[in-house]
Amino acid sequence: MKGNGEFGRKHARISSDRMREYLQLYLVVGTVNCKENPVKVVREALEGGVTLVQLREKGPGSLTGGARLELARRLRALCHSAGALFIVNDDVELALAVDADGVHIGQEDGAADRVRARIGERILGVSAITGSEARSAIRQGADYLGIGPISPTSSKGDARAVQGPQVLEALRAQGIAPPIVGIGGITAARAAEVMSAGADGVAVISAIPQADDARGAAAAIKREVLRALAAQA
Ligand code: TZP
Ligand code: MG
Repeated sequence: MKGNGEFGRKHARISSDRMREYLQLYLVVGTVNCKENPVKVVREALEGGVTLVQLREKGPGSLTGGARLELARRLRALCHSAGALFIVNDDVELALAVDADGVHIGQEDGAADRVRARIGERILGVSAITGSEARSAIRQGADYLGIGPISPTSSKGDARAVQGPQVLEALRAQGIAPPIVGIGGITAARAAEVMSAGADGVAVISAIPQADDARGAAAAIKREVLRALAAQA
């Protein structure tokens, strides 16, 4: 996935095939979710096979101002040297300031088309659950959808109701074809069922940064994702 021009996404939207590859193992990371320094966690997670990192720096104790900017810069650099993408949660200004690859927003974060207009051809991810949310996000310019929580999670206080992997099957059955990453309570043991229900990859918060061995935890999940993809081929 490495290559020149890979991250110069100012002139063309990412293709769905490319997006699917980058969604395989998606790490959502913030200082408050990490047992150790987030830079160390991300470095190890990338070594374990993470393909995309989203900085989600929110909640009590999260970094602000220059420290937040500096963390974003460092994570972007780490991601790019590992051939991974770097995306910022919610904060378009921060994403533009550090020249991130994209932005991820939820249903409560305003209209996707407004974000699309601000970020140009960068990647736009939108959280959705229902078919109508998914279709609307795609119409407004989403490159991928984040669907969840698939399983119970303690990482998002305001998470919506647990959906089970069936939500993915239901969306695919409705003809929602764009790249999808499942999120919420996903571990190595649950990755296969998320993939076989229709996801292109799995997103995790706690399963990697809360592990004693972030690299090993990432590698274990990645193995399951790749095994599921090979079984589909
Ligand atoms: N959106 C839906 S569930 C969730 C987010 C951000 C939290 C996922 O965290 P974890 O620790 O992988 O369950
Ligand atoms: Mg949000």
